[in-house]
Amino acid sequence: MNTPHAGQWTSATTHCTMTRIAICKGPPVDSMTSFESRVPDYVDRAERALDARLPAAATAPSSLHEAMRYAILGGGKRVRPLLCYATGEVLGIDPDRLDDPACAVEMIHGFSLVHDDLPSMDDDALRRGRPTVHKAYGTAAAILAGDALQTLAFAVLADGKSASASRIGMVRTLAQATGSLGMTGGQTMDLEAESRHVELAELEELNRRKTGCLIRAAVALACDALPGLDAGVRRRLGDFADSIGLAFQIRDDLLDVEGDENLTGKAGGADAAHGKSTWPGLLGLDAARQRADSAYSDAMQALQPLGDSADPLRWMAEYIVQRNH
Ligand code: GRG
Repeated sequence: MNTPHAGQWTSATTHCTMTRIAICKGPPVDSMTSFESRVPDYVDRAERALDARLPAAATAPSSLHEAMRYAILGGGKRVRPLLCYATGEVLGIDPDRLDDPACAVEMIHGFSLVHDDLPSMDDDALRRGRPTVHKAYGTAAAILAGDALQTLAFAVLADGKSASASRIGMVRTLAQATGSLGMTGGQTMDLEAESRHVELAELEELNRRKTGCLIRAAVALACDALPGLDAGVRRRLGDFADSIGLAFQIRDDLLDVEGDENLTGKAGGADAAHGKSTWPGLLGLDAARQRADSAYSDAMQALQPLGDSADPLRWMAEYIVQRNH
């Protein structure tokens, strides 16, 4: 099974562009090509920044640091770092100042995947085309690696390059997104919703917390790097992130049903096997696709007053609704 990797961005996005679904009403693809051409560099940048911020495998306790590095490096699309850098382009922020928040949000994402895959949660054996962390290192090591990644994310922000007011803002943004009112609360709702009927409003709220809060944080962390950012612009970027967070989860649910396991790097059909409430499960495939497209349109609407400068985020939104892994 192939692992999605940085190099796949180019071919995957070219494919996306060619198979652009009719319902998408975004700007012409040509106006977005310049960000697309920078995506591989941003992915490489994120890989290097993560590598540099993770403890070396040789540092004691080696088993823990190896598991942390396995969880984070060598796979993953890096959507959240890319959203952070793309927002930085929109706001004119030097990417040097965004390496810390881009890494921090990816470390939280990585920790959530490690814990999500555990036997007491979704009990998955495969992630990014490789054995999950608990399969490779054992359950205790996976719990500890997740714990250590979470605290490392906040240490990276606290020690980061931004002014102290920005760093405090970033710590607050990421803590709120990760905690009981954010991702962890969403995961709780998700587990409690297994094998029972869930109404659409509950599914949307559950997804907003479980997946959307961290997507929103990726955008908000870049906003935190710019003290004095206009409140209206910040609100629009938040609205954009909420909409693409929803589109991201719907696409994830669709890929679980109809995705190619060689591209997704994980076993398909896991949601149905766990009795999860999903968009295709509740609405059917076509209506779920339409809901993703309407979330995409909402995201475009939120960016509209920002003009062409928001094209990097338009490109990210299009990728998110059309991704095949
Ligand atoms: C134990 C405190 C504590 C928290 C854990 C497990 C958990 C809380 C939350 C899980 C949240 C979760 C796994 C949401 C799913 C989000 C999702 C769709 C992930 C897939 O993201 P991609 O496609 O993955 O960006 P890659 O592999 O590309 O990085």
